[in-house]
Amino acid sequence: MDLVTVVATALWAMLPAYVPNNAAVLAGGGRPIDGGRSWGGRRVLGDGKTWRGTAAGTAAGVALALVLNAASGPIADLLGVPAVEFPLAAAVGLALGAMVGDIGASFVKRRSGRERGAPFPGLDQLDFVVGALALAAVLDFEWVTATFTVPVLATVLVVTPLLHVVTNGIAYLIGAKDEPW
Ligand code: CTP
Ligand code: MG
Ligand code: K
Repeated sequence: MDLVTVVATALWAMLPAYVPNNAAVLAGGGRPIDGGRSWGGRRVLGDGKTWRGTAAGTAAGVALALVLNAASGPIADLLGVPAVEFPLAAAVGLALGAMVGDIGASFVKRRSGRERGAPFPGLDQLDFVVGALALAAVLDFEWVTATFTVPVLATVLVVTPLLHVVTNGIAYLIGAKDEPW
């Protein structure tokens, strides 16, 4: 696999996992998933993890995967790379998994005494990648192993934190997010 194919595959295959967190920021609010409950003197998850944000984020990621499937042929031809197609199970796994990974990170943050919005470098940038790939692998193992070859996976792990820092910085600057992480 040449470098263009590796990078194009990595970015394309992760798009349904990148969009949910940003959609959740725009759509979030309402009832928190933990219902306001605490555990060990700290919130279980906190007010930053809501049912509405999670549902909207998941829906946005799945919808994007379906749009990408419709566009993948011509764009892959244009770039001269093999097209990536998302089976529905993989799309759901990537989108819902990204949300679950982010929720899991909030659980870890609260247990380690970090208040809502506090940064946790490393975890903040990769929680959703781990969640997305893990749930996608549970729902469609063959698709994950065929798509995320070692070079593609390595690219994802390097490029995702960079993209995360840039997109959250922009979200902060335009006022969509309270903190730039
Ligand atoms: N959001 C949501 N539901 C989710 C994830 C995010 O409603 N499952 C919304 C919330 O409004 C949240 C915002 O998106 O405040 C930003 O998300 P994030 O940075 O992940 O949450 P934080 O508020 O920083 O909380 P935490 O410290 O728990 O990450
Ligand atoms: Mg945050
Ligand atoms: K987060």
